[in-house]
Amino acid sequence: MSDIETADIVIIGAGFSGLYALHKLRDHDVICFEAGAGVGGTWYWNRYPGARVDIPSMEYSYSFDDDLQQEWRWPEMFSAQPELERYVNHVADRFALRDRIRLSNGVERMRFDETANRWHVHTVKGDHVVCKYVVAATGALSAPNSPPWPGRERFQGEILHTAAWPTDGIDLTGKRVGLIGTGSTGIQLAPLLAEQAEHLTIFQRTPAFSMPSGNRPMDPEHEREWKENYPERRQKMLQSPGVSLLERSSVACSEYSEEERQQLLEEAWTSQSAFQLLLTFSDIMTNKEANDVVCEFVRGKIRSIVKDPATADLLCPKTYPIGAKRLCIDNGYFETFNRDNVALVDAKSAPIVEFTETGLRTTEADYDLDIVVTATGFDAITGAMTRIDIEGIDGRKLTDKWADGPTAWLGLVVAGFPNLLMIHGPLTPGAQAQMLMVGEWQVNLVADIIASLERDGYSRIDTTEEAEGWWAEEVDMLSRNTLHSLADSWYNAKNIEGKRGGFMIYVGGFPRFAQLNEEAIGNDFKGFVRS
Ligand code: N01
Repeated sequence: MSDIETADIVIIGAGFSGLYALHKLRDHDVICFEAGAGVGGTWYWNRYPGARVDIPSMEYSYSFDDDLQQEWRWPEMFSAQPELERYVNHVADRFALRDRIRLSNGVERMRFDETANRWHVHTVKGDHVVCKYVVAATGALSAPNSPPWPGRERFQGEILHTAAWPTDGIDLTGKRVGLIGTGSTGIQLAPLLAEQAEHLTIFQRTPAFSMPSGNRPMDPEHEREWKENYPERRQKMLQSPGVSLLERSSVACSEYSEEERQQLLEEAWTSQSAFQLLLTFSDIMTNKEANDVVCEFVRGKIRSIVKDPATADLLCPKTYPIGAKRLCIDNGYFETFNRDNVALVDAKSAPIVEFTETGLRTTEADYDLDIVVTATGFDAITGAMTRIDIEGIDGRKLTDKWADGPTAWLGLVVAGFPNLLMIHGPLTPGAQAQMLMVGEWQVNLVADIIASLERDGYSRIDTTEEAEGWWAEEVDMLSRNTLHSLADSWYNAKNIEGKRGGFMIYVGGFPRFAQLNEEAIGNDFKGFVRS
């Protein structure tokens, strides 16, 4: 399409937040562009075997419509990707959202016309929309990271990224498979690859802490209790730091005897409640000694599960605190290393150098492989935005503005890029709080902001570098008060060589985040500039 169209609002992304934004803003003239051929964002792209949410489904679901949450039946406690995709498609149909969504049509370029106060949005299919606001629901983990190993083109086999898994799957029978990456994704995928492939070689650069998910069929009693108490429970979730009903201890590790500690950790490990381990003591994320106790407990579990002592030792994380990177949640990951057809390669001491015609080469050896699966994560938090060519006031590019790391007032608006409102933007709680409900909350905030601008006759909302500085300080101060900065991860941009930036996640807990947002807006839009 080459004609120029107009709209009030363009939404980028039809993932969970983008879809809800479309529903919430439906009284405006809205167009939603989505790069994928289907809706669902994360849960559309990440369709690798074993992909499963690590938060209970009664919690990890939309809260905005009571009929929806009462009627939907989740078959398992932690839903697998196909079920989440079915759910999100149901939502798109139920709320009649599809006619405003343009699939397989990602936004590639945007320019702000400062005279008219309008964004010009250009897509890969050539659509050109002029609109007043852009709501970027682009996802925090949606720009796949593919390390630039040379030789990809000469490899005779197939290379897959977990975040672009073929929609019709892939047959691994009789194949020699290499898996690079042992984060949340690799850890979920490995047991299933091992079952299907003739042989699986896992290339591990940094071992990960993981605890069993405890997934199981939905307990009807659990479902009934939730459905009878949904409004109160949702409210209670929003009052907790991680937007979850996990039990948080208020007792420091040092208050317990060694025996009590081990008993509590054992209870958390077998709680069938992912992440409970990190809440066993009140000071796990603030006190290195308390954290060490939990680390050693998990290392003990790894050593007791994995039969070969050398493999077990290599799988034990020793260089960073537990929880400083997102804790992985698994379904039999460590057990996988007891299989005869699985080998672990230390890609730290012998890094991967290149693809060869027949497989992968590290600094120490060649590995013959038919398929290489890269579970190498994402250019997280900023990647989905910086991969769009975004030009704000005075022709300034977002990539230049964020060259040393992202800045944004409240994680919502970027100085010099007016009328661009981000959901799950940098410096927001991200994966430190349940993203589906935080996304809903942010969409509601954005809808309120747009309504108030329209009501009061403003045509532009921006912020200042000073306000961005306040927010950067708040985020930095909070992360420095925890152990998070002691790990290299996608939280602090250190998962990708050459990427710059500090700590990009707000770890002060959702209630404080929400309160600061509401105070700023209630205080005559403090930190914003309306004109
Ligand atoms: O990505 P990651 P992910 N050479 O960045 C390795 C969410 N999620 O897709 O640790 C060799 O965590 C890298 O090694 P290292 C969740 O929030 C949720 O697994 O950088 N290896 C690491 O092992 C999660 O945190 C769910 O040394 C290289 C791996 O690739 C987030 O998504 C499921 C390498 C990447 O791990 C991201 O998880 C899945 C290189 N050059 C994901 N480059 C659930 O809900 C990277 N690696 C359960």
